[in-house]
Amino acid sequence: MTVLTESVRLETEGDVALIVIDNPPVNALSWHVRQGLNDGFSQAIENGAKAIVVICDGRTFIAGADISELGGKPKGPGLGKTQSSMEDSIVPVIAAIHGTALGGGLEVALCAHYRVALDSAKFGLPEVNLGLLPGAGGTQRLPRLTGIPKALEMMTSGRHIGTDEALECGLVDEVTSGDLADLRTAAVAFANRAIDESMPLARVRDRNDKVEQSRGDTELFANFRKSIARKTRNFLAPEYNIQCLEAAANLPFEEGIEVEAKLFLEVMTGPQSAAQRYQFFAQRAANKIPDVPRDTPKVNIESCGVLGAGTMGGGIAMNFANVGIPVTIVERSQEALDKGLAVVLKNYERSASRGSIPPEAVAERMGLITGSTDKADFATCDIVIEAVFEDMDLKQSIFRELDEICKTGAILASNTSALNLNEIAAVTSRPESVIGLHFFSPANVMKLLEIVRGDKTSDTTIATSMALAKRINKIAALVGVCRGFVGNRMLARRGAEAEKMILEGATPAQVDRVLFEFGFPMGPFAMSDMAGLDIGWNEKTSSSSNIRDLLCESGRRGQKNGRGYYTYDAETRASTPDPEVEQIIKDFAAAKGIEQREVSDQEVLERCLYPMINEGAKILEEGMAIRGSDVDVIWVNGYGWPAYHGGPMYWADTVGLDELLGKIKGYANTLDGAHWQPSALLERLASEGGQLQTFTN
Ligand code: 3H9
Repeated sequence: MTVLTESVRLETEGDVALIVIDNPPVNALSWHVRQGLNDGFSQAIENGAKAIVVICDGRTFIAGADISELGGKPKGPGLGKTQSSMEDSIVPVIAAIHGTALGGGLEVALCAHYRVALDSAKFGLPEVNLGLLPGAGGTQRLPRLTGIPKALEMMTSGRHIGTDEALECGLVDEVTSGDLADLRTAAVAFANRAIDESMPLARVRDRNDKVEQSRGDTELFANFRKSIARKTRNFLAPEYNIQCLEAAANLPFEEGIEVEAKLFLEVMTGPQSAAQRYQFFAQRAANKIPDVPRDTPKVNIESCGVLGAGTMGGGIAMNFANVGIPVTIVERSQEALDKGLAVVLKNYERSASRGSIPPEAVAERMGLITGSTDKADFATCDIVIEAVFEDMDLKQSIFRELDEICKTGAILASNTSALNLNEIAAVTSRPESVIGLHFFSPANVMKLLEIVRGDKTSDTTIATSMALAKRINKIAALVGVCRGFVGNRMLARRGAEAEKMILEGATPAQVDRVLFEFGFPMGPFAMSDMAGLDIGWNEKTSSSSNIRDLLCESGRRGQKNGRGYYTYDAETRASTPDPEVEQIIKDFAAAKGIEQREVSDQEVLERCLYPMINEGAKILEEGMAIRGSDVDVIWVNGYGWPAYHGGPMYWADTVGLDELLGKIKGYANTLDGAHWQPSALLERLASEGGQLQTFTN
């Protein structure tokens, strides 16, 4: 065995040399890995190896470039030399893959002559999620195996595929089962066969049959662009990935590589990828809780209870069933229970019909959900999540009951989006086991989970909840108890200013357009219409005291009855601004003595976003979020803040805290509202030249 660099070593088994990479945690292609690979190939050939296997230690094959190196000054050799050594090697090269071969990792594997994988391995080019495109030849090699249509789908979604799909398209040549040692044995056996049978030194780059099928097919690309337009609006990387695949279809390999290199450099040095790479690390940082040690004992969660089978409860239950955790879902009446379970079934059937889950998964997952009308059935659950109406008395009475019913050590969680968790925990005999798990609607789709720690919540309850979030594929951030927690508290500031601006002369359509153009999926008025204008509105107590009251009083309920801030087409659901609504607003403003004027788009943007940022800084100041980047995780994954703007704290830093503070102070001179009073933290960071994104409590 020869140590090549700190992360790569060379081993030998008979005629076969093994280049072994050991760069925890995910064997990323750090500079010393690239160096080690280069040295490994030349030494193996020098030593007279008749075949070479590239394999990794630890939990995975190479999971891509070292993202922390991207955008910085390059160190060590590039990947190109390694890839040429592999492709042009005079002896067969075999990549042995376990875990995930992603990004640059898959691009290395695509330069081997053969690929052997464990059956649990996954493959993907997820660069698009970092605002990038595969920059090590992946855009030209992958489609040569999969064909253009599949590569389009994989590269613009970042989806990982399993070995069945990989075998089908020729991405892998042999699949084996077992563990890493079995993979090594299978790869060495494959290598010996390649030697004995003089198997050809097949280069992916030379295969043109599959890309030729799409040569000149402009319609294929046009249709594909159309199909992802809504989802990828304003993002640069998906379009650039498509352009690379157009090059793969229409140009020789070398020219395609040139297109890839040019476009890669552009996205890699651009602001979108910087923001998306920041978000990648922000999500991982959010998992780390400074005062909860990594080795904190956790409750073993093998079963879950959900109280409430409404939209929220049903969605929450699906998260657990999706990962094989049995769920008991309890409703007050059989009728409500049946209705809720029917919705869950419909959701699964829709997913199966779209192909996002296999058909047999519908019955499997439904089989994990047991309905009941008796809370006593929660007795054996390891965690129970309450998802009932937002009412403190109701929640407290439920928690008293759960405390009686649930076994010792079980976690009692509330899905409250705003209520004081400490008051809920206080009615139980186990406040240390009470936590907030704030799911976002639709709970089976939205990635974010705001985890709310009460004053008495124990480390074990926090550690268990953070780990559980990961298990059910959520992105979690831990927050403290305050009204609206982090997300809704900031959202309320934006809502208040948007309301004021429509009285001053902006229209709902203008406010919504400005935020849509910034990158939100929709603005606050379209969002209210979608949620239902009458949520929280009471006909008996309505007092014509704001626009929402007036709209509801005039029979407008939002999208559900085709009339809200906008009018909706019954068939297409397309929205149109409504002159009647604009008149209602004008009359109300006149009655209040508010003079209407033209409000610029820039003012709309600043008055919507700056108070949110100011509130975010106050949240940090009060210790209600651990880090500035946690606030960004919440906004990008739960509130549609565009990932290419990083999050509100990140974006504020790009605007400049000095500039932002000056504007906030300017607005505070003319506008009412405590939300315009500058946060002390913001003032401090602006004066020190600090950043919100890196602030940590
Ligand atoms: C690329 O390849 C560009 C090329 O085309 C061009 C090259 C020229 N780099 O997610 P986890 C860290 S772009 C650095 O919690 P999991 C992560 O920060 C790359 N660090 O684990 C975390 O650190 P910590 C394309 C990385 O088991 C730890 O590893 N590849 C990288 O849930 C564990 O991560 C990708 O986009 C990296 N590439 O999931 C794949 N990856 O413990 C990105 C991870 O200090 N990675 N870390 O917080 C992933 O998708 C997941 O990490 C993976 C494991 C599925 C691999």
